[in-house]
Parts: sequence; C-alpha cells; structure tokens
Amino acid sequence: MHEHNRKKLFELFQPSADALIYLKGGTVLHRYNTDFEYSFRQESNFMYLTGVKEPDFQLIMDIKDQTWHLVLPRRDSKFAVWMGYVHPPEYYKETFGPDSVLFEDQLELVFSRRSPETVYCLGDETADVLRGFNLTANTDTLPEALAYCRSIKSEAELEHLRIASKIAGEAHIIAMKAAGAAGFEYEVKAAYEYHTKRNGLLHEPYSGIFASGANSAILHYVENNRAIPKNSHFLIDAGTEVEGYAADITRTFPVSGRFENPLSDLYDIVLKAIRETISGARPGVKMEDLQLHACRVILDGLKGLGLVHGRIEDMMEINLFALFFPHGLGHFLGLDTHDVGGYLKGVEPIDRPGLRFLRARRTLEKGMVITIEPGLYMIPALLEPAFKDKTNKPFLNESKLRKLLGFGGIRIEDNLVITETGYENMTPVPKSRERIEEVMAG
Ligand SMILES: [Mn+2]
Repeated sequence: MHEHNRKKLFELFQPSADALIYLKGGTVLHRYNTDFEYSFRQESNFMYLTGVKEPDFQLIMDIKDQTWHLVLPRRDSKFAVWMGYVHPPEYYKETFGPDSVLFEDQLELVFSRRSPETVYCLGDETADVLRGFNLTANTDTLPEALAYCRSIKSEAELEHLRIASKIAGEAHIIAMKAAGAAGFEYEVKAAYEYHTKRNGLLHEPYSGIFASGANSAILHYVENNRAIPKNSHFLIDAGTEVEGYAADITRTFPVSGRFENPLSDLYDIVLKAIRETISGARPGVKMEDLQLHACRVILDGLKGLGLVHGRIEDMMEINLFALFFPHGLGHFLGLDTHDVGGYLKGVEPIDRPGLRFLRARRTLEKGMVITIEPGLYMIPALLEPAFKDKTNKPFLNESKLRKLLGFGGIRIEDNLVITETGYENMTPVPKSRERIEEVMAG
C-alpha cells in the first residue's frame, strides 16, 4: 500500500528532475511542560508514504532515481530501558523496504553529497532545516501533491476504511443499547470504546460526541459528562481508526428505545435529507449541490410541521436553513477525519451561512471517500436573535419553535466511497426509526 502511495507521488514530478522530497514524521507530544506523554499517532502524510508508526523518523524520496530512504533517530540503551526496544537499522530495512536507512546525524552528509537543485517539503519549519544545509526548499508543491494523491483512495486504503466503519458501526449499536441503563453520558462513551479498544483499535480519529438532550445541539460537545435526562434522546458522533484510516459515524436515538414526538417528526426530516443526498452521490456531482438539496428537504420538512411558513425558494434566498442546519453536509475522510483535498488550490468556501462550513467543495470522482451528515438543531443562540430579525421573523412560527428550544438536535452521518456509477455506503448502522427500535430492543 505505501509503495503504491510513493509511486503515485513520484509520478506527479518530472522524472529525473534533480530534486528530493523531504518529510519529517511526528514527534511525541507532552501535556504542557510535564513529562506526561500523549499516545503517539504518526503524522498523516508520513503515515501515507511510509507506514512507520514510531516517532522521530524522517523520509527522503529521491526524484532523480526514484529511490526512498528512511532516516532513523539515533537511540541509545537508555531508550531501551524506558521504551523497551532499540531496533537495529536492519529491522527497519526489512520491515519497510526502503532503498537505504541512515541515521539522523548522517543527514547533513547525505544532503551535501547529493546537493539537489530543489527539495520539496511541507512547511516552514522543515524548510528552515533545509536552508540550514544550504539547500533550496520549496513548500508550495508538496502539500498540494499529497492532497491530490490522498483524495483518491486505493483499494488497499478502502479496505482499512471499510474495517474502521464496520467496527465503529458495531460500537454504535452496542452504545445505543447501553444508553437505556446509563445515568451519565460517559457511560455510553465507555460502552462504545470498550468495543473499539478490545478490537485493538486504540486511536480515536477525533474527540467523540456523546450528547444527551439539549447537549445534542452543541456542535462540538466533547465534555460528555452530564447526567442523561429521562426520556431524552442521545446523539453519538464517534469513529475509530484502522492503520490510520478513520470512520466518522453519527446516530441519534431515543434513550428509551422508543421514538416519540417531537423526536419522531424531526428525525424523519433528517432521515429524508440523508437518504436523498446519499442517493444523489455519484461522480460528476458537486458537494455543494448535495448540501443545497439537504437544506431544501429540511426547510420543506419544517414547513410540513408548521414550524416555518412561506415559499421554500424565499427561505432558501435568505439562507433560513442555516438557523437549523448551520454546518457543512460532509467532508473527505481518510488518514484524517477531515481529510485533505476538500478544496483545490484557488477554490474558496462559498460565502453563505451553513455552506461556508462545507469542508469539501469538490466535484465527486470515483475513489473519493466522503461523509454525508445533515443535521437539524434547535439552537437558542441562533433562534433567539432570528425571532427578532426582520428578515427571518416572517418565516418563523415563534410560539411553536419556542417550545422546542430545549430539544437539542439530530444528526445522521454515513461514510461513502464514490464508485464508477454511484456510491458504496460503508456504514452498517441502521437509520430508520423502526430498525433502530428493533436493534435497541435486542
Ligand atoms: Mn463528520
């Protein structure tokens, strides 16, 4: 897989150009200035090109002769005492198959002997290191080249993404079932993580959201520490990571296991929005058009419930949807949860409420992996000012909406691979009310 990835990157450069690619892998992070270490997770570009999961490695790819070289940290016996191992260079040569391995203190020698015209790197920090060696560093090309490579997934990458989605999906079902007997949100999180971690998946691709009741309308609620109100509903937005590749799934369900109003009616609106946008996903379609469609479905649904009134087109015109669905419809998914490549160079976010948070403004192509995640929220911080705003006010049924101010929100999120003719949905968690009730009933 990583050999394929390196080849893909090499192919973007003029062969035989007198140039190198130079990347630094991740280092261990500490909590403030203490010796507490966060568990190490490799930097995604480095992971993509090497598969090395240890800190303090570096990579040189030589465009001239299409070779690659792994740069090892110099580790002493003290490291072996504290960390339990010091592998010999041969271990890395055999495991990862580079054309050569060298130690970091040999880097200067290698650079001066090779003395290329250009070295492509990712950022200013690395560029400074290179300039220290009297080399010409280029920071413009490589980020874009890697984003281009990473935005279309290979079959091997898709396999990891499928497994991540499968296990995260199982964890969602387990957590749903645990919610009924749980007193606090973190108990549901613990049930979720018990499943991912016992499958050996020790990294979270993002801080999961385990939100009950009104907290489900807090878009980045990560405290996950409040008591679950009786008869409330619950929103779980959580994934897992397989060989660095992420799943990112959201489900919303009643804690009791039985859908009742107002949850049922509002839920069906979001369900319709996700079903219709998913079925519209195929090569040639723009993410922003899918989002606009979801916005229409949501407004139409709210109108059906008498929560808003007027012509849908007029509501679209004033972006009324963004009061209820203020975030983007989805994003690329891969080694990062919000994966690279969502915007091509020169493309800016749409300057429109809601849509400006769309993280992938691309025309879909085969091999892209995206999330689709429409939501519907009752957010007092948005609705209170809207009740007083002369543009929004005429469309809102204030008395009905006021009754829902403490309701919270609903989001449903699946992970899709774009295929030749449409999509493959990797997310194996039920979405319909009936199926969720069945699953929760055991
Ligand atoms: Mn997401």
